[in-house]
Amino acid sequence: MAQASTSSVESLMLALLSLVALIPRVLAHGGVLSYDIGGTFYEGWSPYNTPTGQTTIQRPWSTYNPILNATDPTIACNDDGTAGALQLTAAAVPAGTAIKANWNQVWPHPYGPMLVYLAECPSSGCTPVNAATLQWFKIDESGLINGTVFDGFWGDGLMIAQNSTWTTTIPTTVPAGNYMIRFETIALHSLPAQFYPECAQIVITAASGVTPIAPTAAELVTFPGGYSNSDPGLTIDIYSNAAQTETTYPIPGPPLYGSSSSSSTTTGSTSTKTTSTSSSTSKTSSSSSASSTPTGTVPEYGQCGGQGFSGPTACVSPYVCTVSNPYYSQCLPA
Ligand SMILES: *[C@@H]1O[C@H](CO)[C@@H](O)[C@H](O)[C@H]1NC(C)=O
Ligand SMILES: *[C@@H]1O[C@H](CO)[C@@H](O)[C@H](O)[C@H]1NC(C)=O
Ligand SMILES: *[C@@H]1O[C@H](CO)[C@@H](O)[C@H](O)[C@H]1NC(C)=O
Ligand SMILES: [Cu+2]
Repeated sequence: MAQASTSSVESLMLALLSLVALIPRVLAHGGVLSYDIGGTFYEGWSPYNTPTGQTTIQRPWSTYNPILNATDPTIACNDDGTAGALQLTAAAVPAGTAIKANWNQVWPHPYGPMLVYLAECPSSGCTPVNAATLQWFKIDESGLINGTVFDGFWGDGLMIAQNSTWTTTIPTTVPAGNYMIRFETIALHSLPAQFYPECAQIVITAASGVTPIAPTAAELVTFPGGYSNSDPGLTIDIYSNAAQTETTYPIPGPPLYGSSSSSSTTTGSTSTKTTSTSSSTSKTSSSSSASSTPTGTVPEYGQCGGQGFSGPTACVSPYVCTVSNPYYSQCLPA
């Protein structure tokens, strides 16, 4: 008798617990809800509101659920690839501007890479263009930052640590034009890998005093096309025995913009922190030491190096000039 009532209480508890467990699973997804572009805030698309009347720079997207197939037709912008009826475009964003994407909640998936892509649209603009027809190049990536694949610190963990935001700087060498920008977080806590991409339309204007550099053919991919379901960075089992000692991770997608024109090879890990006087930076920015030696004038997040850059290279204390890519270094906390 006592035994029977205990077990029915237990099964009721278990039933309640499993119901509760379902709730976070539904909420444990999402996407980019807004942007901050050079200090201007842009509200994004609301996938769970009626499309009628929504007017935003973000491309419509349809679901908080992850895409589970690297070649899914929706992999470009988490939708059918078409613009909204009242589609906007962020105007006149100079190359070199920082763009911050804000996720819908405290992001729940800390294991996996962060990636940001650009794709140039025709001179008529991005609105008429289906995102699946665009050619994308990767301007930012952050994979396994430190530790092992099994329990290390990932780009996704850094995104969460930054209040579930990701800030990327448009390389100053990106040619002026109409662009789509695609922020993506990939989650590896379960397989198949989970893709969460969203896109927005921006007009990029030339950074002054910089020679624009078009992405190379090797740096350009389509979505679908840029990933394969057999990519090592997408099939990796982070709970395997091998993962417990593995400290490198191959970030999926094409080589980073600017990397294929230099001889240095990036091996999947994130950008290396280095001072502006190290050989790694001076190799790619011959002009950085050409001007008179300025000391400590570049503020946090300011540009301090990169190919084609001729401004001051010394960061205000305590910031350290950090290479983002061959074309862009900025002053960041050490
Ligand atoms: C992934 O999507 C492509 C395109 O729709 C489809 O052909 C393929 O069968 C899918 N793969 C899996 C594993 O579902
Ligand atoms: C890993 O990197 C993060 C972010 O830079 C840092 O906070 C953390 O201390 C690092 N952990 C180790 C073990 O180096
Ligand atoms: C963190 O993000 C939320 C919105 O998602 C915002 O309201 C809050 O101000 C942010 N906190 C900080 C410290 O930036
Ligand atoms: Cu999720």
